[in-house]
Amino acid sequence: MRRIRLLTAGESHGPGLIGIMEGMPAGMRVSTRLVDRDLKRRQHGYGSGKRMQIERDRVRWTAGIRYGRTLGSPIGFAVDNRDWENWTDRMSIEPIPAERRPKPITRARPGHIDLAGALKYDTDDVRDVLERASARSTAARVVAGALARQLLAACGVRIWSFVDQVGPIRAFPDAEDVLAVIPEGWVERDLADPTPLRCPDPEAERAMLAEVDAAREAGDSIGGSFVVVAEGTPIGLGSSSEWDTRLDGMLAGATMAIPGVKGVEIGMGFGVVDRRGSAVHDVVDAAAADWGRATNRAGGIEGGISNGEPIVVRAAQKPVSTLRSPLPSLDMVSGEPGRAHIERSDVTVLARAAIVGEAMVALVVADELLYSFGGDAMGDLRAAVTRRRRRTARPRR
Ligand code: EPS
Repeated sequence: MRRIRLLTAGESHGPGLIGIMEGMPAGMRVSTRLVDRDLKRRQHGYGSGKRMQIERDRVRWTAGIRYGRTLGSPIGFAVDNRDWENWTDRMSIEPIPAERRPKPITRARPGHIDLAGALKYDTDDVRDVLERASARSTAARVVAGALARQLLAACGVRIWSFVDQVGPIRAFPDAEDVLAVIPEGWVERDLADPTPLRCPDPEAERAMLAEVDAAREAGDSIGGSFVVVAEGTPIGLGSSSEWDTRLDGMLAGATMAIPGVKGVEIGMGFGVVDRRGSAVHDVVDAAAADWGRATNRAGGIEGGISNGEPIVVRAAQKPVSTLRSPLPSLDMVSGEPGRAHIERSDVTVLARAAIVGEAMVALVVADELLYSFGGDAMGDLRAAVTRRRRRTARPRR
């Protein structure tokens, strides 16, 4: 990111997660309730394991906010792990006697960081690497993303998400533009009372739930995909002047950095490969009041910059790599063949990963907004965004 710097730390079963977010303007109203709402949304979703019944994630601010507004100084925060009290031996910060230490984990799970991580960091206990690689770390990103979301909301940008595929079941399979077929009021309903998998197509969701149950019964896990949408972005975020300033590249990188994500599409993504140009590019809708397009196959980004249409990012997430019926593994110490280690886990984390997707997209879009429009103070930023919106409005004939 170009303006915001975010640093987080914390092991899944350690005392908690912490973060420092630097680069937010002064004078932004901070709603702790809305940050906690996103933390709670990240905990919701069918297919989650027992951990989500233990945690009640809440943000604890430690710096950068006074009287409910940002100061412009680095924002410090923490999210405590309630489960820590059950792990004080296994995750002790101080050395403990050998007899109190649990057996090291030596049989790596295919798909998880275990084997490559243990070799990289020169350890015989996979726990040393799996703790930080756990998707638990995404709670800290959701706090930062919730702050970015508040900055965006003050500038007229809204971010939301939904799950569109679980295993072989795809929502709205025939829709060219999935945003056009999402039921009216779905975003508000999702915020107030999310469905088990956060899928806007009830019929598909019923089939998805059955897929999750079948995977669970088989001791297996299941993946899928989710979509994140950023609506109301001003025209011209990102740039084509260098490869690393293109908005699509930045969004893809940030979304791909969500644990388990193996693919990212912008707009119709891989769907462009078997069509001709005339069936891909989005013409301006002559009847619209603004520069709106008749279609949005580009997913709101052309030439690496936002074009004012909704930005649409779709991510493919692999099945969770801890399997109750484990895959073969080799013991890292003895070399003996066996089955991979089993750790308490989830059958799928898709509904929750989508909330992390919102956070990553919010961070990138907020960062680009700050880069383009700057402002040490919130008022400067908002004035500059309003000026851009006026300048890029379609002239009336
Ligand atoms: C997570 C906490 C973890 C897992 C999940 C994410 O809880 P547990 O204590 O049961 O490991 O639910 O972690 C993973 C999917 C993973 O691959 O490590 C959380 O808070 O999001």
